[in-house]
Amino acid sequence: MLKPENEDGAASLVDPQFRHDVLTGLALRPRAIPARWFYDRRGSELFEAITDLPEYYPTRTEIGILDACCADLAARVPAGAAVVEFGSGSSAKTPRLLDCVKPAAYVPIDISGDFLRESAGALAQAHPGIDVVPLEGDFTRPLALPPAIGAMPKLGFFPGSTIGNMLAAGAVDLLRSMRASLGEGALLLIGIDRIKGEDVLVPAYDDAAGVTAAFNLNLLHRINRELAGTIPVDDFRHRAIWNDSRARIEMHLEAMRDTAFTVDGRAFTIPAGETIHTENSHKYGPRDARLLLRGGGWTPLAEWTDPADRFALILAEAQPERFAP
Ligand code: SAH
Ligand code: AVI
Repeated sequence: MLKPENEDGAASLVDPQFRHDVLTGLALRPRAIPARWFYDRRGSELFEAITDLPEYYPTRTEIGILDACCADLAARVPAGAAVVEFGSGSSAKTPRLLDCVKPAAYVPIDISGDFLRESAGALAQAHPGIDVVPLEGDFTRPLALPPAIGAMPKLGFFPGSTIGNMLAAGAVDLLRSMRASLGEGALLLIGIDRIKGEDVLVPAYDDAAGVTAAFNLNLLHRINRELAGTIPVDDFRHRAIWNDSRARIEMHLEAMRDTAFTVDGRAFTIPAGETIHTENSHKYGPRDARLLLRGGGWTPLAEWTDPADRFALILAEAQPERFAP
């Protein structure tokens, strides 16, 4: 399907699911667009820039935990395993995991296709002994894993606390679908961000340099580029709010004045002060995280945290479900 025009005046493919989610989300009250649409090429680059920000503690904390737990982790992962990473992005954390568990194959899965292929190419060059098979797709939908890894023991890798970007029901569904695709006996190494003070959380999602603001606002540019939108992006500002009762950071785009625009020919108005809800980043206490995993069919085996207990890496196994012990 070709779209007629975009910000650059060039025609390109319209993703019908993107169109559907944006048109539906802008008509909802409160307005909301799923966070997965942040990740076009520019969005993926901006996310990478976020991971280097002084305020954004999760990435460097998780890398520190991964380095510290390597020997313990390696002892628990069978030889000749296939690592399957969900939402791999630039695969920045992956070399550490690959050097640690020395798998036979690595399957990165991401919706940000160009970014995925470039990262996978670089990784394959740096690790010639590992079979790297990138898979472009939506990990919330059933995905067929490459037949080449069929007989290998599996280690799922879901870092970054990307699980926190889902509502609890969606997170459980995703864990169940990972269990179904990786199979009984598989291991899952998952990163989960802990609940902590607003003084740390809010700056992590509203940094002084404005990179997270640019990441959030890029969604509006993407709509203008890919869905022939006329959104006046300068009429919106980034907001990051800690919702304590739901234990989550919410990101919103707030209209600073009454604004009117069209997307794919449909007209929308947003009064000053109203927002488009663009992301949830749920945080979990230690018991909450383990309950979530069990709800998704994964039995926690080991857990590692940083000295300040900001972030956790949990290793879980798809064991047969038992009522007792
Ligand atoms: N794992 C990396 C990147 C996290 S950013 C890290 O820990 O730093 C989240 C990544 O998940 C992005 O690369 C985004 O493109 C991808 N992603 C988000 N929703 C997705 C979905 N539904 N299916 C596949 N990939 C998704
Ligand atoms: C990918 N995900 C886990 C990030 C997070 O922290 O929720 C996305 C992000 N949003 C703003 N900053 C980072």
